[in-house]
Amino acid sequence: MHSFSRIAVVGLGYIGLPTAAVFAENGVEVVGIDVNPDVVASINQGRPHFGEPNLDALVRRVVEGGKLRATTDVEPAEAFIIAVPTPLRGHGEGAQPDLTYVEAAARAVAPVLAAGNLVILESTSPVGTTERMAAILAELRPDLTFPQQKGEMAAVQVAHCPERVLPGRILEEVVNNARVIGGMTRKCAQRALSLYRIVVRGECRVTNARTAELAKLTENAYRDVNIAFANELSFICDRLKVNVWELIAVANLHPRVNILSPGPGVGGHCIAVDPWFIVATNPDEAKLIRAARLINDAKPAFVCAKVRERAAALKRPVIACLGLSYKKDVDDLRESPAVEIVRRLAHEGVGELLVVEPHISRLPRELEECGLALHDFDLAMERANVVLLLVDHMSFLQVDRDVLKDKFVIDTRGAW
Ligand code: SAJ
Repeated sequence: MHSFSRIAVVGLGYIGLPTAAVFAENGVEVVGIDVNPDVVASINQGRPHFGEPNLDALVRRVVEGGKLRATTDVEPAEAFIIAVPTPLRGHGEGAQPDLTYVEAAARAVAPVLAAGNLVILESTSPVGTTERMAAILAELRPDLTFPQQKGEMAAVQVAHCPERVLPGRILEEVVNNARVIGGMTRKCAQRALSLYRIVVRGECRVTNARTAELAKLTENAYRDVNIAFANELSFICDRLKVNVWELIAVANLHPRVNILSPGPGVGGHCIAVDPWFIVATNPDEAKLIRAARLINDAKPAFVCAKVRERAAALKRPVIACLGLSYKKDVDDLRESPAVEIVRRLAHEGVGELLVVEPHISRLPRELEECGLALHDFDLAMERANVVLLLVDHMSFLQVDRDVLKDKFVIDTRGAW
């Protein structure tokens, strides 16, 4: 038997809910805590409030089995996993991480903490956030001792174990990915390790909290920089009239070259955001990381210019905008470059826009406010004279080539 029989997960979003459900599936009693009563009600009926493969069935099973229960009130537990958002305030240069949700979670957990408890921060955070969380806990609970005060002798253990799962594959990756377990002390790390061992089959690498914080940011900055390289090539190729996808396929024949794919920009809640957390703490050192962000952020305007150019050649441009999510086969619109492109086109009044996104049932408000509506794929393809492929959803790739024959096609993903 493992040493945790009851844990609490604070924040039941894309990471917290799957994490809670997987622990529950492994026999741990899990209390899920969220400030949103609608989310709590939905989960208690066995229904996740967002789409993710296989999550519906799992949540239903563990809720019906009595292993997962959601509530808006924090309850005592042996371990607390905090998985709340750490958004970026502002855009581009000068944007700053907003840690108010982490701080609020720490304040919520503090009153129910007891000696022997473990508090883990899973949210992606700038370096120093775990220490800040521990400082809040210590301030609110002077009757307990924390690692920054008593080191290995502390009554409460604190660690940072960043989530690293890929939306669309969360349930698989939460179990199989390697985990970085960053303890404020060695004992903190060992205790966190024993918790994750209940569910994680991948390697668990123990380190300190600051290294774990920077590791997560580094992973996403690494990917952002590599995508920026591909996007920069797409700008260069456009000027030189070279097909960028063919170029990359040819260059990648070299055994030590592996260039990623250019696209309409970089979206999602992590890669487009996390590198700024590094720039925010190290503005003088993070030169390449900043440049990569700016290159990727410049891509939507470039795509819009291409569409404008095409539309200008037509008397009555009708543009099918295919896909809104930040990447293929998910319903997640966070930081999506496709949404930004459609919004810009609408504001600029470029043609009639027919938006297609099979993974959602309602347009985000910012697009509804532009007077746009969701369209059926076949009808949009029938009416459009320009087809703008923004997301390489599987269903779009199966389109009959004849349908595209007489249309201007702008394929931002190199998928057709
Ligand atoms: N993209 C490209 N070209 C590529 C690859 C991706 O333009 O060659 C774009 C995608 O279309 C998307 C964005 O980049 O807009 C990010 O997509 P992604 O699939 O690379 O990553 P995410 O944001 O879904 O998930 C990432 C993952 N991190 C890494 O791969 C280093 C995941 O493991 C992390 O857990 C997640 O961020 C996170 O939560 O941090």
